Formats: sequence, C-alpha cells, structure tokens
Amino acid sequence: MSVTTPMAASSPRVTSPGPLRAAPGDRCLVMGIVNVTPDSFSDGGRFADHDAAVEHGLRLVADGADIVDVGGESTRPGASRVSQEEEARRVVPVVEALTGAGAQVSVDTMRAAVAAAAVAAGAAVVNDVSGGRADPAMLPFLADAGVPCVLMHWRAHSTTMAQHATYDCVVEEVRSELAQRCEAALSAGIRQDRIILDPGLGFAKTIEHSWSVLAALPRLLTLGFPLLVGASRKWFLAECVDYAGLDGTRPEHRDDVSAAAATLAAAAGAWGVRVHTVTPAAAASRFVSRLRAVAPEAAQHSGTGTSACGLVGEVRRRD
Ligand code: PMM
Repeated sequence: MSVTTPMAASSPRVTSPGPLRAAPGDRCLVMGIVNVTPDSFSDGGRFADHDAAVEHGLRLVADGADIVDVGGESTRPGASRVSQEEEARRVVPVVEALTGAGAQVSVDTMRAAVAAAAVAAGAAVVNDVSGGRADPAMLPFLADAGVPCVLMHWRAHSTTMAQHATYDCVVEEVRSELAQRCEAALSAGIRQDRIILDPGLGFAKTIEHSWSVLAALPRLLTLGFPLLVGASRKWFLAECVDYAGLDGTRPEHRDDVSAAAATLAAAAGAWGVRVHTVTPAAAASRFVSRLRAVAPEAAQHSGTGTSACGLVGEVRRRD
C-alpha cells in the first residue's frame, strides 16, 4: 500500500474534524446514544417512540454528552435491515427536534439518502458503521456535503458478520482495512480533516478480537486520524461483570465496565467515546483531560504503536 506520515504515539492528540464543535479543551468527546429502534441489543424499544427518543437525547445532553448519535436501524448480531423509508421516518424528526433544541447531533446510518435527510434536518456528523461500504452513494454524498463522518471497521451486514470474524492478526487487519476506507474516502473527495475512524468493537469480531483491538488503540491512532471508540455495553465486556450481584448478560449491568473502557480510550488518545450512559464517560473524559494538563505523556500511551504482527497498510496523507 501507499506511503504514510503516521502520527507518532507521543505526538499531540488528533483534534476535532472540520466544522464540528470540539469538546472544550479538546478533551475526549462524549457521544451519547439514542437508538430509535425496537430491537437494539442494549436499549431496544425504550426510545422507539419519537417523544421518548427526543427526551432521552436531551437527558444525555444534560448529563454531559457533547454530541448525540441518533440511529434508526439496529446493528446487533443477526439483526435484519429496516427499509430506508422506515429508517428515515424514525431518525429524521428526532434529529430535527434535537438540533432545534441546540444539541449537536450525529446520525448513525449506512444509507446516503437517510444521511442526506438527517444532515438537511441539522445533523453535524454522519456515523456510517459500514465505513461507506454498504451504500455506494455514501462517500460521494459525504464529499459533496462536507460533513465530518465516522468510518467504522465493518465487514458485512449484521445477519452474516459473525462468519467474517476471522483474522490472522486482528489489530493489523483492522488497521489495514481502516486505512483502505480512508483511501476510498479521500479518493471520493472527502477532506482529510472530515474523517474520524472507529475500530468497530463487536462488529465481525469475537470477544477475543474485541479485547485485542481495545488493547491496541495506540496502534490504530498511528493512522493519524481521530478515533471514536464504541465499547459501551457490548457483549465482550460481560465477563467482567461478576460482582455486586450484577448480571453480565444484562447490557444495562455493563455500565461500570463501559466507563472503565471509556477511561482507557480517553487515556489512549481517542477523539471520542460512544456511550449509552453519559455521566461516567463525561467524568472519565474530564479526568483524563485534567491529567493530560499536567503531564501530556502520562495520559497518553507512550508505546511505539507497533504490534507483534508487523505493518500491513498505511494511509497516504493529502496535506
Ligand atoms: N456500535 C453500535 C452502533 N453504532 N457506531 C459506531 N461508530 N461505533 C460503534 O461501535 C457502534 C456504532 C452498536 O451498539 P448500539 O446498538 O448499542 O448502538
């Protein structure tokens, strides 16, 4: 693959993309989740109704969310797709109401048409879990609209993604496939400073894969792009929840360990964390930011950003 100018793990944090309102002091941004779905793994059905979704989004902002991520299609393993019309019907009015109330909103969609409607309704970011792979119209739309976008590591739709959880070295393959998505985005005309990457924890990954990727965030940061990390309530965290009578099989019982993951991600230098319960992540973000103020290197990984499997691919920076 192509030449690179990788960001050294000890260099300054990659900052907020384009026109997005950064978290003050450039601390790790907290993205609160609003799933306007009947079937998401963690909160399916709770906010499927418009008013409940808007109320929840505003609650997340009051709790300290810097941005609210509104999605209308479940991506839990095995989930089937909803129609474009139904997805737009679920998300667009919620995006409109939340932006109207002053919230900064991202739209979680793999469809360019839904993204376009949400951006027209005020969304400031498009969060495409397929990294532009599910809909060929997505990258050209993003280039044209100029909105910041999250490109997540993704191999297949939810119905079949478990079959794609095969890697020789998960960290290097995720890194290389993210680099390829960056190349595709840049070739489509998306500005470099509009791109945010996400390793896609739990997507086409076994429990062990997700742990390995979470442990290697500094390596992924060497691609030189802001990184969003979505560990919140995911199944791979369940094994840590064996205390205080909590039940790890229940997603809402995974909030404490999700907060631990958010702290780790912020300390590694992630641009943002995507979470269901905002207050502990807001605290983690501020904690790491305060620590970084006295010792920038202490709050950031000081390793080399290399991994045992060696280098697979790089992104050509277009400065
Ligand atoms: N995870 C889910 C949905 N959207 N978007 C990004 N960028 N990263 C993620 O890890 C991610 C996502 C699935 O979790 P949910 O159903 O609880 O929202």
